[in-house]
Amino acid sequence: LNQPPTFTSESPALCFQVHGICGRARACTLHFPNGGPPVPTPRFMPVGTKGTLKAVLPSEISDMNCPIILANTYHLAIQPGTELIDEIFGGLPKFMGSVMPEDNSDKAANKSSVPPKRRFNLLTDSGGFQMVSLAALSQVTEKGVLFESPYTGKPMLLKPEDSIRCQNEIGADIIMQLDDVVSSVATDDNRFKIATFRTLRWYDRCVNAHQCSHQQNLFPIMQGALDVSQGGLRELCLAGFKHRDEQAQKHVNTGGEGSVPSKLQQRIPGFAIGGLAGGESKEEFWMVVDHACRHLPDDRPRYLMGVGYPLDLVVCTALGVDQYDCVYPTRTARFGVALTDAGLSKLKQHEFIFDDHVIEEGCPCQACSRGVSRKRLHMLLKSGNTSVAIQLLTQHNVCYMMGLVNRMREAILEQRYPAFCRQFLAAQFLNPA
Ligand code: PRF
Ligand code: ZN
Repeated sequence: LNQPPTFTSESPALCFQVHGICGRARACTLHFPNGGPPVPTPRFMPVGTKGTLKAVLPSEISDMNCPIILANTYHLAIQPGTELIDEIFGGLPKFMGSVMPEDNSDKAANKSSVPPKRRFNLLTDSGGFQMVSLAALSQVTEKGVLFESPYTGKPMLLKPEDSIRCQNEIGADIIMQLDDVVSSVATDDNRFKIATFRTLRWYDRCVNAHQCSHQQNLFPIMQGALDVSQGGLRELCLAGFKHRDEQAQKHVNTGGEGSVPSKLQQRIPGFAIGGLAGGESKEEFWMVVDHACRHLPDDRPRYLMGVGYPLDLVVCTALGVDQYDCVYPTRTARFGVALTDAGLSKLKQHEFIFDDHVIEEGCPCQACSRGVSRKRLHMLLKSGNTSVAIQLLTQHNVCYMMGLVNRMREAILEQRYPAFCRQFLAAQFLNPA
């Protein structure tokens, strides 16, 4: 499946290759300069909020063929603090065990120019969304997001510049702008309008504050409620980012001698679609994703934030999305729920008490590949000693998501994505789980 790219596009800290397109679904690869593995797309990024995937060892992340995970600036900034992560641990990749131990035997041979190999790559979210959805009494003003620290109760202000400084200290491969997120089912049209234009202004402040554009890719986040009308908020937000990108492109193309692009003149390495998965209907959700993918440039990755139901991945990939993240697969595992092609297995339920099968035949996870039966998992979940069951279920669900996106990629490269979608839907909805 390592097909040569049909086209490649370069940013200072990202090489993005498109290998195949089927309808509007894409199979691409992201390469980062920090020595982590290449990231094939479509790609699901599991969430390790505080720098670890809950119930997963760092070595298991790469053992599950998971090339990139997501962490949250908000949580890491509050505790232990990004400065401490930077100063004491040398950045989050070391803190979380992504950096491979150095091989001393040929240290002399590969000296300093070869970056340390990473087990996996990292994306950090900027904190605004977490703050608004988690922190008590948060308030957004033009300056930034004002919130009450959950530890001290004191008011704290997170400005776009602070978020970028924290993310520079953490050192992830992709970092996100601070955006003004409003729940997609809110009803105040004017608040949406303010948030959309503020997100554009905050992007400029983030670009100006960003110190590591040759190591870290800063993605803008598209907002704009559910408004896909002509001249509406989604279109205006997209146009705002595209305008900034085109200005940069022009500068790069015409740049005569001595022209070092200023920060605002660097092109955008990839785009995120935000403000969704907040309670809107599927029809509205798909409409906005469809609209965004139709208008975004083809030669940059598209990341749909906060989306992680298997069905949504299958549909949104058909619409042209490349990257996803969500707590869902790992969180639902901690409630005893396993993801399978036939739907959910709620393993706490009585029906599994005599079930000899593994969760999913052929799954490479430690539970399925070593014959741990559903009845055994049921018993562990019921026993009050749930930690082993939770580790096994988390691993199963992450493996399931990795397998799903890999199968999607294969189908795209072999020009049979529509058939894959039909089979997936039939298995999810026609078979009893
Ligand atoms: N913005 C940021 N993070 C997010 C989202 C967003 O809109 C979503 C979607 N609601 C999930 N995570 N910064
Ligand atoms: Zn499994």
